Amino acid sequence: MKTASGIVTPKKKQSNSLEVNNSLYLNGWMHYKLEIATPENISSEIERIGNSLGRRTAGRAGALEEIVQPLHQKDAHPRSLSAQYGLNTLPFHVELSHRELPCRYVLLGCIATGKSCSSTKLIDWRNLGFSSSELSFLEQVPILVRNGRRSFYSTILNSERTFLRYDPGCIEAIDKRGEIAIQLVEKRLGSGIVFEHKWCQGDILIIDNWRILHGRGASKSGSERRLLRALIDV
Ligand SMILES: O=C(O)CCC(=O)C(=O)O
Ligand SMILES: [Fe+2]
Repeated sequence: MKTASGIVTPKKKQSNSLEVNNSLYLNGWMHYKLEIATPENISSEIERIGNSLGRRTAGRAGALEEIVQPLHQKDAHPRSLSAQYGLNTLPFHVELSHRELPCRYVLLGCIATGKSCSSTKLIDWRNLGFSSSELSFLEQVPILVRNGRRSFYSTILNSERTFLRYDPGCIEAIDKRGEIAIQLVEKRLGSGIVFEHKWCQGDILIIDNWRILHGRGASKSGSERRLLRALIDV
């Protein structure tokens, strides 16, 4: 479906659960809480939801299910955002922006909040007020997507206008227009409406990664916050 500004809503993915379908489709993300918040139960729920939405795909570290925790720069995977930002605020990004096609969903389940658990921040790029000429600009200006030997040129907005490719950890301007495009997105993200999810143990968050960018608030050193994460392709 194409709106007046030219933004395209990706087709609804059928899932076994009507509840997942509608809320996720309306808002781009949804949250619920498991009664039994054991790591095993969270893991099997994430697997169940993942299978109903699509198929699990590996994250940067190569695993289908990962434990995400705030890390110091020196302890983080070299190509992760944490290697760049450490325990500071993790900026908004689209997961797997370094891939040709970013994954469609990010599933997060809270195994432990730890002390002073930082929130996960969500923002819908369709609500950032991009005009149709700005969308065309984002669709046309080339940027470099850094991924070692598999680096490639792309654009921030794909030609079907179904997703943004945006991750300060891997996208780079190659000219003045690219700088302006990245700054435009950065500026809008900085003034858009943000939803902050404050975690409780057993919480499950389903994020439509083509629509919602996510980030994290600053974290304290030694935080025991642990999220289980799976990435889903459709
Ligand atoms: O820790 C968080 O809240 C989100 C971290 C993140 O970007 C991710 O898990 O992909
Ligand atoms: Fe992420």
